[in-house]
Amino acid sequence: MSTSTAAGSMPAKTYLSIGSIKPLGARLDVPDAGGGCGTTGGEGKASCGSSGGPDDMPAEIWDKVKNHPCYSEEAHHHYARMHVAVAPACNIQCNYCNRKYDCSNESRPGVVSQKLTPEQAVKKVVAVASEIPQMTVLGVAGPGDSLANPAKTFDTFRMLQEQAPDIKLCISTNGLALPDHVDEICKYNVDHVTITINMVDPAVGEKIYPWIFWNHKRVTGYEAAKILHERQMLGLEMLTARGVLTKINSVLIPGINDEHLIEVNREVKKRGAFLHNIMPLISEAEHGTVFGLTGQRGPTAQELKVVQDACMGGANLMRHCRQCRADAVGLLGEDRSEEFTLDKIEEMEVVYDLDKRRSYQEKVEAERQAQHAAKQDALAASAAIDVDQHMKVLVAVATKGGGRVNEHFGHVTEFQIFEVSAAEALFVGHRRVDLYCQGGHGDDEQLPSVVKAINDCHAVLVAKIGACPRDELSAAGIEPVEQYSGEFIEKAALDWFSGYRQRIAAGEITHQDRGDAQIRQGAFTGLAAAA
Ligand code: CLF
Ligand code: SF4
Repeated sequence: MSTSTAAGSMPAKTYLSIGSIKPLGARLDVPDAGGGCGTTGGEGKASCGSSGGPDDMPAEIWDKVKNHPCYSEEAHHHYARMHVAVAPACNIQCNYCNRKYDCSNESRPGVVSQKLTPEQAVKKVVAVASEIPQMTVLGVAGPGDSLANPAKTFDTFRMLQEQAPDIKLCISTNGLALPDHVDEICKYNVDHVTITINMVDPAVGEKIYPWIFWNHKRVTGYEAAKILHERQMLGLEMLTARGVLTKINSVLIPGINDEHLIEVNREVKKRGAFLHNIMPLISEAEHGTVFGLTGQRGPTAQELKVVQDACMGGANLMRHCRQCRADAVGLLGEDRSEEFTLDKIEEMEVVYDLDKRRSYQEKVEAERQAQHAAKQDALAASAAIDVDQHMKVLVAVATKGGGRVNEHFGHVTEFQIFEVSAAEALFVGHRRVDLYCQGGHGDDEQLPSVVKAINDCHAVLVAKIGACPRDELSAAGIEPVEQYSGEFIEKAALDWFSGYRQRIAAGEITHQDRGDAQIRQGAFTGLAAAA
């Protein structure tokens, strides 16, 4: 099958260089990119793929993604996933990976606290499902490669299907062994596969992969990257032909594959990828990775957004990935794995209650419909305001789940970021911050870093906020907003933006450029010149 995207096929064009863009300073405190995974929801439009709904895709696809927290941005507010660490071995080496065990304080792919046998894994999944009715997806995402351990991965799926057939199955792989296992993937009804593809040019690939293990021997350099690339493209084409939803994860490595990911996006779209999840490199010397030790930095939040925005119109994008551990349990962004260690499971009374699970999902569907109706109302109101229909701003939101503005400023460890215009409130990412509220008191030393993390936003929507952070945010030009406490996020963001435009029209305020618009403009100008 065709794998013709090697070096020779790269277009002689100049794309934007994120290295040349001045970072605004927002922190991108995310865990290491390693053996984990990552996905987006599915949308037929050129916006964030994970924000799609039942009107944006065929019914059979919607059915596959509607309660998958990675494939649907909306679902990630309501549904949880879990990973079981049954796949310790890997058949390649990535310069951003160092697999660690017993590292409960590190939240990044490739890290686990307990390796499991397939039997232990199935026991754990059933125990988690009995406690967390919103857990709908089981993924095998390491700590090595799911398909470098095919017997363990597929044994787990086979046994689980017998005990809990309503749980969706998902794997994440580097793709080297993928073509050999497409039949088994289909046999076990694995509807969702993630392939990590960081390049479509082996000359780029040899800077990321020092070696692969192929045909019983170690292959290095350009040849290794070429084989990996060909296997990835072949595997993707085979999955597409069999109707398996495929998500591509790419690790954004500044100076190595930043511009190149635009080409990756095009090539995977051509081959039928459902989603493209561009994730930041996580690189710290203490993680012991090659990139960490050689000082290769990860991108800033703004640099990541520039590349993601440049890919709009290609393969649909996922922007809500949390770069999970290989044994993560819970909603994306939370990890409840410590509650489900093997010792604790032994003491639990496990009752797998299908009715309880169905009843939870019915409630979520009702909530979703209310959320859609609220958004439509807000959009209608927004369209009626005849002020600068092209203006876009970023809004930070404090939420603890359920798709609502429902978290106090002081309790936030992660803001969700929405890009708001008259026509849309689009989830574009998240920003981690240090907790402001420490034991009932605000830690004012944390404030500058929190403000810096969202300094390209025009407003921050919160359930509640104290006087001190309110003043500091206002002084930085970020409007603290409490009035939408408890409301659906998209409606709240659209309503705030409608009011913002009305205040501009009334001459009460003037629009302040927060800098991100310049970056976006620069990016698109660069792309336009390259096209
Ligand atoms: Fe896990 Fe991956 Fe399946 Fe999701 S995670 S195997 S598709 S169930 Fe999701 Fe985690 Fe990102 Fe992966 S947030 S790292 S995309
Ligand atoms: Fe680590 Fe292997 Fe995954 Fe690369 S493919 S990140 S080396 S586990």
